[in-house]
Amino acid sequence: MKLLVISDLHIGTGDRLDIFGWRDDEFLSFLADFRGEHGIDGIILNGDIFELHKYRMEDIEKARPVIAHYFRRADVVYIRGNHDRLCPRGTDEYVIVNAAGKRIHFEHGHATDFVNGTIAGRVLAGMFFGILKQAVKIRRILTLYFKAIEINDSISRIPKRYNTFKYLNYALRLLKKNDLVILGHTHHLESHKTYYLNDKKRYLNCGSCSLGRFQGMVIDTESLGYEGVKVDREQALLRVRSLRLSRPA
Ligand SMILES: [Mn+2]
Repeated sequence: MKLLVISDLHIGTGDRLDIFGWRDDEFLSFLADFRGEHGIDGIILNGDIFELHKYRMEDIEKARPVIAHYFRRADVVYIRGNHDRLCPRGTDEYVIVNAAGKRIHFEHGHATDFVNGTIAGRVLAGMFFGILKQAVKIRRILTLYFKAIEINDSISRIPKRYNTFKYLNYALRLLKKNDLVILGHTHHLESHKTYYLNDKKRYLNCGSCSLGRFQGMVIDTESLGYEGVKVDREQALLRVRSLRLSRPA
């Protein structure tokens, strides 16, 4: 079975605080073409799909009914992350055991964070976004907020990351019981391999589909083969349009 694993879309209502960076129809057209081209059987949504720190689920569903509906399909698995841990649907982790008995473990990855792993941290985060929502009504603060997102994003692009080892360590612990571990949360597409009692094991991170990026991992549940996907919105839209044009009427 071939699966596409994506995470960290942070979908909001499309207002100025929304960092998804895609229109629903563009994202879903690209996804449909991608699925067709790669023969994808199902999608694993690996957390932080909807941005519930900033928005209410009802408001997102009202603003983006098509994508919300698509993600309820039977071939889509919903795993909750730290930003959508209050999502009424979904699971905190997901495991597939293939025909050869190899275990594939999917999880968002925030359980390793002190702030996200504690009740106090969650309450603080909830309060922070509550205040932020009021504060951004002031233009200057909104500008600062976007600066902070921009700075955060450019830090994310620096290849040497301060937090790599924390998540790598967490994944290594999970790999004692599993053969392939896939996390999200860090917004960094990456892959690492290790050996445990002569067994090759892998940790993958599926990156992020926010800020108009399309990143993810395509995995083959039987061979445990994988391929990273990294496309930006401009490339994706060009692809969707050229496919439309080349299709016979
Ligand atoms: Mn996260």
